[in-house]
Amino acid sequence: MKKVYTCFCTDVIHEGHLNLISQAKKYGDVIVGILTDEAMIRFNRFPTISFEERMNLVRELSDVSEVVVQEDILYNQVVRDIRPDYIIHGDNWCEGPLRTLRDNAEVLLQEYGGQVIDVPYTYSEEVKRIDQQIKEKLSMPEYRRKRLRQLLRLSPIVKTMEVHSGLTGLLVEKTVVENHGELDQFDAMWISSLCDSTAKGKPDIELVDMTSRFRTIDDVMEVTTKPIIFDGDTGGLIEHFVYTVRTLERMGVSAVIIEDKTGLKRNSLFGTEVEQTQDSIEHFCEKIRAGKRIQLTDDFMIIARIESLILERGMEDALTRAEAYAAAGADGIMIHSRKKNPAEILEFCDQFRETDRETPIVVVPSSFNSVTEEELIRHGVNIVIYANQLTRSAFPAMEQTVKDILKYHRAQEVDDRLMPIKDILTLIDEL
Ligand code: SPV
Ligand code: MG
Repeated sequence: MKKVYTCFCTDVIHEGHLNLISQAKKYGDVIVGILTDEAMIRFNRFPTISFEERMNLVRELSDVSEVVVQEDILYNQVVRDIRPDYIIHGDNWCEGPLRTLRDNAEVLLQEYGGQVIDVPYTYSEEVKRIDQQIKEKLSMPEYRRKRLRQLLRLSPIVKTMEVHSGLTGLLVEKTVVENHGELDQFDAMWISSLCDSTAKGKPDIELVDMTSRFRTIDDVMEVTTKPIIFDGDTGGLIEHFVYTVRTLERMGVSAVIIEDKTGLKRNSLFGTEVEQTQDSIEHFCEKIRAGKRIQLTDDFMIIARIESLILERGMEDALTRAEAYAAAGADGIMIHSRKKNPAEILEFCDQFRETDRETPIVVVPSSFNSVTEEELIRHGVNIVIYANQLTRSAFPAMEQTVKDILKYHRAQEVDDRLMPIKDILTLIDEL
């Protein structure tokens, strides 16, 4: 009997899957690989049920002979272990980023005369409805909130991108690229105080009030499912911070990062060029403890951001604070620097990891941007935030358009650089 292999990464079996299985059955014994949570996450299908439950869903299908674990979205291991005669998939993998998977399967199978089979993808109203429902489930607070902790368990590093609107949220939600035969995408979103303020034409001095910041979160949440890390600035007064935690947690935000500064907050990238006051360890620990006390779930995270390197108070001060903040209950430590060279950040991570192997470390490589994700992983970093690059790329493009239309007194000269309206519209989902 020939072996026919297919891979499932779904929480629900619908007519599309059943159709695929019945097509597969015509070629031989059907073996279904269930993608592990780790691989599924990398592939932008965050599971809403456990791996065991996903295995069981497929075990119940009578036409399936065997259900196996698939640890990677690429088929190398499958082909090595099972040597299927056929790998079958919906023909939606013939183009777009999924094409990589088809190419990978084809090359591997060709080595021993195996074959790829494309079956017409089932585009029915029912399938669309189910896909939409799974997505909407993921956007619900109870699923989204815990997703950051899940990612921290499952990913070597959580790649986080700044968003400040529904549109930037959509971009980060949907963009998947193929890179050296692997698919890649962002894991989480950062609601930056700098970019949220900048989008409103306001300085980054805690001037944009919380109600307005929540409004930005809501705009992003409306159209995305990925977890959100909120830049909570200093957290404000302890008496106010507890309300902020409650609201963020209820909304389904996964984490707030608060920085150990008091008084008029200025953006960290100003460093010592402007007056900035660091909070005392005691007072900041009290803020962390108050926030942790008020939380209602175990999902939400309060991450303490240390400004010692920014304010040139030295490595020892940064490490002392990290230890104190973790002891006060912080669920993570963000260490920031405005040096071009990542050396001091990496040194902090190495030293912190000598005594604390668990507390997640967050970094924001805006200045030390030569550092790679691989390097950060090696030094024990768990979350990397690209905090402002979207805003900084959009503004010059818009500025040039403004200047050119003023210069030419018409819009034709700028048109080649613009996205067609039709493409913008396809970005937006309709219910
Ligand atoms: C932000 O994005 O608002 C941050 C990071 O807080 S930084 O601008 O580098 O201070
Ligand atoms: Mg900020």
